Amino acid sequence: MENQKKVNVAVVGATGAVGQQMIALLEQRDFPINQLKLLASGRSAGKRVPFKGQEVVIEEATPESFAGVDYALFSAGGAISKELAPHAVSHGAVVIDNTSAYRMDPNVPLVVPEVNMEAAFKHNGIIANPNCSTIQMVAALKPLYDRYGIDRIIVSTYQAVSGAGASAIQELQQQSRDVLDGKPAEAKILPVGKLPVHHQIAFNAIPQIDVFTDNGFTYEEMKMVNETKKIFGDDTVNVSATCVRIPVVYGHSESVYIELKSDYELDEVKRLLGDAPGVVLVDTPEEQKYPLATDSAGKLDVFVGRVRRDLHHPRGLHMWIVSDNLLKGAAWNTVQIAEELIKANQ
Ligand code: NAP
Ligand code: 3JM
Repeated sequence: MENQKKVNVAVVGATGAVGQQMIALLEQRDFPINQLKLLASGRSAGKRVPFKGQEVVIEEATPESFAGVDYALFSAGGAISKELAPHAVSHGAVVIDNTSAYRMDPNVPLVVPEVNMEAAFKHNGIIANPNCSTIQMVAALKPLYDRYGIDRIIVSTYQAVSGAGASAIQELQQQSRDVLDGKPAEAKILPVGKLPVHHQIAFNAIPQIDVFTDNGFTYEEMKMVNETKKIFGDDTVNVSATCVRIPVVYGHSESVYIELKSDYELDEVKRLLGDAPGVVLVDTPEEQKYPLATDSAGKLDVFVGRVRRDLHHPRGLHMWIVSDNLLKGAAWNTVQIAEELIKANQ
């Protein structure tokens, strides 16, 4: 992107698990950056972060932080986005928000570049980045949606602790050491920090991510249902999700079952997946090759394997979808949207 105009970028939540990945991507990718502003809470103000051979001092995020900012990448929780994104917009910045605060707002496009980049160009100041579990699923399903149509999706996720922030990574590491040392594991963060009850994540699987809604599904599960419909622009795609936290640090895995609207040939499905942008097919079970969370960590792609015909439903299809939740699931999808906007001079 060498010949592009240079832009001023703010990262809100710069010290967080997602924010740190955003900074790394802005550095690695030749992003046409003029000035980088790093914002976090008052607790982090004054800390220094290396960037392109210099040091950037972290500042407390306030409504005035956004003067002169072209792109504001938010990842500091929904409450901060609700409070500060409107100020960023009124200062003329384009906000790309990683939280659930604006995702279902009809005035805010919800964007995965491989699926619906055109929606982003119609923004009114704010563009929302979907939930990590939604992003990797729709990126992989897009070519199948376009070719056959999708009636329904049943997905079970196996989600990494890094999706719950830097403190959840520490909790898994500490609990793992304590359990191996024969000590009691202390749980303070997972499944949801603000709730009174916490469960051990080390050597465990917790079938709760985010709080429960009235219908028995969690918000994380309902994010997958509602965001998928919005991104495909199709209310007829029926999604049912079970979201589970497992003791993995980086990389969400998903067991995805879909029923297509029209008949399919398995060879063609694999060819479509193999050709899809941002998607890598890893599917040679005879060599024990399939996507693994450990292989996805640090990569930008979405990996798909275990692609197989259902035994009972004639248009049913199973697959296993894996991606680095902090990269394509969060920081990379955000930076990718910004890159596409800049390329289009928006
Ligand atoms: P994290 O590691 O806990 O980091 C939280 C960040 O928010 C830190 O930089 C923190 O700064 C900052 N922050 C907290 N309170 C603040 C305040 N009052 N003012 C300004 N900044 C404040 O969490 P994370 O995993 O990076 O996730 C951050 C947010 O991103 C989540 O809450 C979620 O909404 C979103 N997210 C989205 C996805 C996705 O799927 N797209 C995935 C993960 C997370 P201090 O260090 O100064 O406290
Ligand atoms: C991923 O507002 C908050 O406290 C953040 C909750 C959160 C979210 C969310 O709802 O924005 C934590 C981790 C997400 C997300 O991407 O939906």
